[in-house]
Amino acid sequence: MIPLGFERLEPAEMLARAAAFAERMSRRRSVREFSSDPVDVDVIRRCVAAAGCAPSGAHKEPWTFVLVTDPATKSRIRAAAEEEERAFYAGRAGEQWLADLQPFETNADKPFLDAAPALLVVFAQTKAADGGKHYYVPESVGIAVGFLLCALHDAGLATLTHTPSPMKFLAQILDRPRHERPFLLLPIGYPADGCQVPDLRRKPLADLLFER
Ligand code: IYR
Repeated sequence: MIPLGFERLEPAEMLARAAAFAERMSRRRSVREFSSDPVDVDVIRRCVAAAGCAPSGAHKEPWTFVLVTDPATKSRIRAAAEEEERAFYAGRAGEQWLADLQPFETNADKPFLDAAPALLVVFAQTKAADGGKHYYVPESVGIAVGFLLCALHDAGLATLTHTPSPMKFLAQILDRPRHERPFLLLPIGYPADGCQVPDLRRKPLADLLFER
């Protein structure tokens, strides 16, 4: 064990920081229309470093991130994703799911997988490369992705949490070992000019926080 480095803030500063962070996060929106403007991949690398600071079960850090900027690889990912999505929209989803997606105007076409300058693919390690056990893997990777989304948004980049299902093709195309499962496909870049998003409202705090 080593001493914890922890800085206590003034109460007013704490409140100001919490409010500013909530305000900043309230402006994050999933983007489906990306500009092809390049991004500085160093920014993304640092955001992945932030994601890698997430807590994880028994500190096993059960995550792998693959950053794809090669246009040919992006195109292969798009083609494979669209094949899955066509089956999804043609019936696999079922009526209720398709009705719930109506407000988002999504369909099987995924041009953003070519247009976005970077795709970050997050893999969950179901176990260690040497066969050792990993714990609370979805929780750990989910928390890391939360860190990642905050970091990317804070750095001024737009993202889409995209989960074509099933996502096995990502492990194949990116040549990942068997103990890694695709968890999330994250296009990263800038919104296209004139990008539109659904007119969503978020639940008021009173509907999501109960205090006893
Ligand atoms: N993966 C599909 C469908 C989809 C599902 C959910 I739940 C969404 O929130 C959005 C889309 C697609 O990307 O179109």
